Amino acid sequence: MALDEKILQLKREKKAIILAHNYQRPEVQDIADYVGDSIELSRKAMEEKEAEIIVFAAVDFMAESAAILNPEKKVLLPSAGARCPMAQMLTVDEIKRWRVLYPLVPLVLYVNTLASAKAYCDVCCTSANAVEVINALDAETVLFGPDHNLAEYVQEKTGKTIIPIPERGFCPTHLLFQPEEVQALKADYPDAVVMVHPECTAEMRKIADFVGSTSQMCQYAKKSNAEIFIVATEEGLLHRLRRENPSKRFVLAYEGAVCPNMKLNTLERIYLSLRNERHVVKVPEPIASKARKALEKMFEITH
Ligand code: CIZ
Ligand code: SF4
Repeated sequence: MALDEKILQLKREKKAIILAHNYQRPEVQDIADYVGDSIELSRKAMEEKEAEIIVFAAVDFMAESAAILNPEKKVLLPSAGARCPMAQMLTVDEIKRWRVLYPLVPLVLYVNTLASAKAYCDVCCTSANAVEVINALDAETVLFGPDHNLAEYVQEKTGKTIIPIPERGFCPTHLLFQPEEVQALKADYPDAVVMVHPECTAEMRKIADFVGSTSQMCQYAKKSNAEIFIVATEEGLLHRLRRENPSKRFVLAYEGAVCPNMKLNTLERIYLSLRNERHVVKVPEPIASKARKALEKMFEITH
């Protein structure tokens, strides 16, 4: 039996569902029950009342959020090594240091953080709702981490003072995009629309026709009348964009824009993970309850 069929059979036997992030390998997206961004997937996990096991094909912090929001389900991360380097950039010690410097300023954390960090913040946000969350706060100055580029973008959009913590947290994959290379592609495809993720640099945002998260890029591409899109985010999203818009053309803004951690979840590892029910992601108390409050506050603000 082919590996994908074996996975689907095991999935039925074990009442499992497979959730795949937009940056997963094409063959992983193709066997998933849902493909989406981290919060769309966590919400899906909450809706799937019958499921007992959730295979969360993504990276550590996303599986942690799913486990926090679905404490009664077994959440499996197929590859134990799939860790987001950006999430590692903000430690609890660093947060405490900033909290002492700005005791009255609210702390908003991007979901790309470990649960131990989320436990110390007032509210979480995603790249899709960061502007909405910060606008909703009754404060003109906000501590925000860990992505420095997203912090800068939110400052531009809200007009509030956003203090990035740490000073220069970043996504190594999104930093690979360069405006000169996009300009060169524009010469080949003059009618193309340029979509840029807010984790990219300010120079990249400047040349964008549209700045948004992966889910927002999918919505934008669907609605747009354009036929060609130059896309500046992790290459996995192009598989989804092409599947959902077969008549449109999508060009990656830089061929090397691959997140190696996302790609650790191979079909083989998904199969082994489901068969052996490993690697179970569990967030200990009281961290889980505190982090859940910060995630729920985000849901309250954004509905
Ligand atoms: O929240 C997510 O899923 C991430 C990290 C990317 C995005 O833009 O959707
Ligand atoms: Fe982390 Fe960047 Fe990979 Fe997303 S693409 S998991 S932010 S390193």
